[in-house]
Amino acid sequence: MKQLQCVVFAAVAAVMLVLPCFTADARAGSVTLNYANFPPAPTFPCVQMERWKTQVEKRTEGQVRINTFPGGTLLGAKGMMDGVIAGQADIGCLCMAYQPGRFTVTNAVSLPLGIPDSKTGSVVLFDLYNRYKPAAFDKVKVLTMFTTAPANIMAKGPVRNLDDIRGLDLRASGGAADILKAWGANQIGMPMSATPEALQKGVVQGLFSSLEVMKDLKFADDCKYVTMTNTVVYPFAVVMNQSKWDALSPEVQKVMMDLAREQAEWTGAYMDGHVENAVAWSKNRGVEFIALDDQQREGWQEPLAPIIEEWIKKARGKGFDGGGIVDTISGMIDKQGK
Ligand code: 3IO
Repeated sequence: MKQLQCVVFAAVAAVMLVLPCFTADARAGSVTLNYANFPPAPTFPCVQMERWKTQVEKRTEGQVRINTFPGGTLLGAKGMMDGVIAGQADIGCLCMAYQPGRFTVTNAVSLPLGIPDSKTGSVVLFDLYNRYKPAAFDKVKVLTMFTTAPANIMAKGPVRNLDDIRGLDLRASGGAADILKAWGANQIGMPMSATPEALQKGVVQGLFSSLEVMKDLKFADDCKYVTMTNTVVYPFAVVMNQSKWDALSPEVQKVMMDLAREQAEWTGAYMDGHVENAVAWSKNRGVEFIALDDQQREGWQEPLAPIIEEWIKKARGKGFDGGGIVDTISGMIDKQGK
């Protein structure tokens, strides 16, 4: 009896050892990738993440599976780039405005150069990256880039003129932060993911970003006033750990590269439509939208004039062709507008 038990045990053990080899063989080349994102699932960076996942899984016919981690569960806003480089996540979505000194070239799309919408901003940013291939991305593979729609002021109280904004505690990052400062606001820097709590606790009286968050993060509950400045966009990048990328088959790599610019366009179009949606939704909840007439717009535009020149100087100091980058972006915006 003991002997029989031994034989049965050995047989079961042998099957258990060999079986995984067969199943692994059946899925030869299959790979699972972890994709980290910092804001909550309903926000646009996560919506585009799910769309990218679906497209990659479909187009690679199951060779690639993507596990998505929204809400900072795998990596947070400021640790995204270094976390992907270190391999804590295989793929990460980051907002470059949170580290403006690190991503000089790509953050230039956050200068007040007149990007009219997210579709334009996303394509311009993606093409700008490919034109310059900045060294800031040497340690990763860039999978796509995109921008928000232009930023507007969302606040607890009405901001009708530059006097109203002077000294007001408003949250923004990167290029958008420079604009708040030029308008005389008390600019406070923090990632979007920290903003709901800051608004609730009264650490800030509002924020300067794209309007879809009025709905997606329910800011319409606190911010009953929106001032339409349509000023600058925030730039995002999706990056992949370099050695994980190198280990992918050429076919899978091709699927991802074919998707890169398309994903930028898709995200831009989604964002633009969703902003419209969120504006209508907010109006229904009693939010007042404050429009500026042409003369007022000029007054708001005037303090921004030195920002571009100062950026060019600073970029030159770091060894970048600041003027050339600005001209390139302006040319790309014009071309998209035609
Ligand atoms: C943003 C970031 C995370 C989720 C939704 C968002 N909508 C606009 C942004 C831009 C941004 O990063 C910011 O901090 O305003």
